[in-house]
Amino acid sequence: MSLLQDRQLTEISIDELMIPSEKVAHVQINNPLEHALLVLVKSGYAAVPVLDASYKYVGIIGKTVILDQMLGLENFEIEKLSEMKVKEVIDRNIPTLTRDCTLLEGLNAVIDHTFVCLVDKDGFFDGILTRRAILKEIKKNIYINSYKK
Ligand code: 4BW
Repeated sequence: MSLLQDRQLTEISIDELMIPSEKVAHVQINNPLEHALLVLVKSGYAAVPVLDASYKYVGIIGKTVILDQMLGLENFEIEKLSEMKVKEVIDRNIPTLTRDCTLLEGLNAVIDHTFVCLVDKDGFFDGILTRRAILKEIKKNIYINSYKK
């Protein structure tokens, strides 16, 4: 059953589609880049959220920016990753949403980002909204509407 079947995009809230924080792979801001790369490779994700020690959201880190730091003049210098911390290369400019935002607000956010982080009113990390979750919901609605015709 689609959440969109009887409701408008503006009536569905993100908490019906989000991945809760306990299921999201993340790294901490003071972790060495070496650890962040390990989490990214082991989880299979291209990017994951970065949190501080109190589990507040800080930003996002991805594989590409880490590999970029490893680049020496002629080869990869993996030892550089134990000397640098996540906070040195984190992307802090990705928008965040709250779990009571609408599906339409989520759709707008995932046009430019594969996922966006959800925070509560105090900035604590609440989970993520992925492009996949939004597209799946919209696809269901397209099927349902095409059967109605
Ligand atoms: O492990 C995976 N399981 C499944 N079911 N699908 C996966 C997995 N890894 C990748 N995918 C698929 C998803 O469709 O590839 C897409 C791109 O993955 P990404 O970006 O480049 O690693 C996935 O699209 P998505 O579900 O819309 O997720 C968008 C982005 O959200 C991912 C990743 O950066 C982040 N993400 C998703 N689930 C996460 C997560 N980050 C941390 N923990 C999670 N549980």
